[in-house]
Amino acid sequence: MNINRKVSLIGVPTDVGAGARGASMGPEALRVAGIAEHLAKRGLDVKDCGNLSGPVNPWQPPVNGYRHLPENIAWNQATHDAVYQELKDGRMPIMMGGDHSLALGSISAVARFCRETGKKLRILWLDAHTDFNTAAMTPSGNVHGMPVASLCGFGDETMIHMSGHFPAITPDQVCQIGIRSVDEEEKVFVYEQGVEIYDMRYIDENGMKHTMQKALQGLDDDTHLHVSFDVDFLDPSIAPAVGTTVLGGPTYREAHLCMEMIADTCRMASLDIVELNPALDERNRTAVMAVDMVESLFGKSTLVRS
Ligand code: B3U
Ligand code: MN
Ligand code: MN
Repeated sequence: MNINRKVSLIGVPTDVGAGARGASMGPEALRVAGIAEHLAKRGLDVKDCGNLSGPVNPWQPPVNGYRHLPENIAWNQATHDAVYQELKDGRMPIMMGGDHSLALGSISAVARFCRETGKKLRILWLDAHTDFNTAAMTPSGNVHGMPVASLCGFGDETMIHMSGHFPAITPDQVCQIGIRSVDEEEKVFVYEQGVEIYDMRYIDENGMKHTMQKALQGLDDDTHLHVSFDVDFLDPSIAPAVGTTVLGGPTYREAHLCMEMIADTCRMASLDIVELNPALDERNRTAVMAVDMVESLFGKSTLVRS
């Protein structure tokens, strides 16, 4: 089986779910770093859908445990609708964030599409964080710390029903890699829910190759693999431009191996690239790094491999 060679770039220029301003400039930084051209060079048919629109960031404190809930709902609904449309059109959506709250809209659409087409959905969540907070336990109120819990049915009513099915996904469909920052209550909750997690200790002890073999086992022809790539997954020494840097992430080599092994499965059918914050970057180097990783995700390798 081969991946869908028709890909659609969807810019979602917002940071209403984040604790720092600037991820709203992520889509343009990825374009400036040449994402479309690099994917086209890999033989893909690339369509840039432009940017979605939505409310500006009102920069207000949390209300009932959520910062900017109405604005988050609006951006996620727009994301859901755009991602769903591209899937219906037979294309692979690549969501260019924006902060990670948008994965709720993106994965809700993917979950809807998989139910309609009888595909099994598996989600690879590449991140320093588990993003499994709820309004009751969040230390910040930032919705980008909550999308996985919301997708699993723990969150705001509108958000948790966005896929047209409740819950949109179950925790056993999620596999998280690179985790190294989890809040105290979140740690207990994500464990109780049974999410498959390969944290940095696991990667240190077992290596990235073994980790990815475990993470990718069981994929078959009927599997739709969604990759949600939070740029803070990468070690800050190679990707400093994210709002919440956490030391001790995968190195350049480890991260590339992770991406290459995902590419080898030929199962990736949708992708989020989130949390890139150009306001914190140096000469767009983190955007260039993210595009470099995405090239590996789409099968770029040094040698021809059989
Ligand atoms: N867990 C913290 C920090 C955080 C989560 N995701 C990001 N930051 N990017 C929170 O605010 O929920
Ligand atoms: Mn995240
Ligand atoms: Mn993160």
